[in-house]
Amino acid sequence: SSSGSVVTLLDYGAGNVRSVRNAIRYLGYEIEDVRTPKDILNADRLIFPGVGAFASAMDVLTKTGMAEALCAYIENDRPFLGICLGLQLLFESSEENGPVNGLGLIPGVVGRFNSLNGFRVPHIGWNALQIAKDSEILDDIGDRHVYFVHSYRAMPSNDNKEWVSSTCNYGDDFIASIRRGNVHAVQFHPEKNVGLSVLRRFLNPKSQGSKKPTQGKASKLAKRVIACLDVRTNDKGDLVVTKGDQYDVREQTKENEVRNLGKPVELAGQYYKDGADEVSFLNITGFRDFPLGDLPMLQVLRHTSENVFVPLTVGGGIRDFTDANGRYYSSLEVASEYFRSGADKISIGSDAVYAAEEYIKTKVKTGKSSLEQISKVYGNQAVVVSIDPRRVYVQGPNDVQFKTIRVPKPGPNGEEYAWYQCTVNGGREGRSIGAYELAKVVEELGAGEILLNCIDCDGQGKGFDIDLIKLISDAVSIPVIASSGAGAVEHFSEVFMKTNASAALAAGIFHRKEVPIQSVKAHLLKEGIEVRI
Ligand code: 1PR
Repeated sequence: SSSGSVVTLLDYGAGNVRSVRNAIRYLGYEIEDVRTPKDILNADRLIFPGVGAFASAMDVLTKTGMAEALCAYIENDRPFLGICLGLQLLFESSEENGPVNGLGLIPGVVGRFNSLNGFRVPHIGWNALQIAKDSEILDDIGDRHVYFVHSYRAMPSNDNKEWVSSTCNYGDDFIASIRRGNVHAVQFHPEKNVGLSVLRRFLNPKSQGSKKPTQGKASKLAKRVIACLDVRTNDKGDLVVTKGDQYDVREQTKENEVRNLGKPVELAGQYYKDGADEVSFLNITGFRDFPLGDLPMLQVLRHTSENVFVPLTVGGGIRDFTDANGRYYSSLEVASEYFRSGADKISIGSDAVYAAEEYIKTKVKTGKSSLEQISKVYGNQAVVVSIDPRRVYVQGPNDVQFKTIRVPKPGPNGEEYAWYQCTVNGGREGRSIGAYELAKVVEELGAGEILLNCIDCDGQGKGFDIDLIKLISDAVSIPVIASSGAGAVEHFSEVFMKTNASAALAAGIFHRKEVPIQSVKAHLLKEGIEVRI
């Protein structure tokens, strides 16, 4: 094609490239999909968003003849932009389930991050770049945070230094982008927020004005502020954003209606504009209503992802399901549908509790749980486990088989200890497993992140449960999102200063417009906590 507004996209069908597609369309370009190796060779400019695991990507590329075409295209210095795994595949090999050979265009081995010294893996969130050489497409980034989500990375060396255009520090300095002539690749996600400027510059190198670095203060991985939308259909059948008090979402009126705080797509758009680092949708009745029958939720994701360029997480109802007609859907199909509709991550609640209980009982990883399956196909960075614990007071630490904490304020009967009991079905049923035990097990089974709620604190506005968040964030090496109880900006700085949480999530204060996201960020900055602005 010779049209200036067309871009060729290499999507080998392994995962979610909808957000890249949305970003390209948002910038006013049309997408032509690669179907044969010839389409690569004939492209005017090619974008290659790598998704899934390194080995399976290489497998598909080799079998289809695309690997050879890609190498020829790149060696001829044709306009190329690789994204994430699309950068890693250019290297000689990867340690991901390997060693596995890559395309071998750049010297170096892709290795896993060390989760030493508190650097949690996956590396998820907004981090800073150090520019190593002029690469043009990075010119608008300046001192701003860009979005990363990965567990593997390539390292700069003497052999590849002519390629490296920027690095990022996370424990050590890894390669954040490469550039040689017309060939570019980025480890971060240019389809998110300020990253869009990278896509724009790649797609239209000629129309660039003078270099004007954007103002910011990025120096390291930022703490994230997440807006959460609990979504369900109300009694009229409309999908609404609701919000509970300790998980009770019904108004205390005669009609007892579902509390309605707004429309999901609108609110998500508003929070993006307000500076939310991520938006989460929780389909809170997913445990009883099958989400693929609940098409409005998929609609919400599709519409939101067209205009909201921060990561979207969706949870609720991710499990195996047989519908009224006897048709069986695997949890993987449910998750795939969510990813296809624009989710960057999915979140599993109840089903992760069952999987953890089973694993503790049998000590066997079957690989069959929703958690294991989705994590294997999409990578653990795409799988969040949402925990809904409730505090249970006991007299002493030996009264239960679960990890207890000494409580700062004694319980109703003077109890000095408590454990955090996991629940399923939206807090309706307590299970025989603690949040601490669950967190450790789901990390082993493939969770890439933990969304840590607390039923006692939910909707109370009295602050996060610091004891719980400390307990869990010290127990695992994956990122932990603190949730439930935010009522003031100080609650956010408290949770980041007193615990190792990587992100803090809130719902009620944002929905009720009590505290805008900008104020939370301004406060955190003032307290010396790095955030994305
Ligand atoms: O079990 O896989 O179907 O997932 C169900 C999901 O829905 C879980 O992530 C579970 O946490 C969520 N959920 C189920 N019922 C409710 C409810 O409220 N009745 N909401 C619910 C969870 C907690 C947070 C809330 C924070 C912050 N809500 O999402 O946003 O507590 O609130 P705040 O800032 O107002 O205090 P599955």
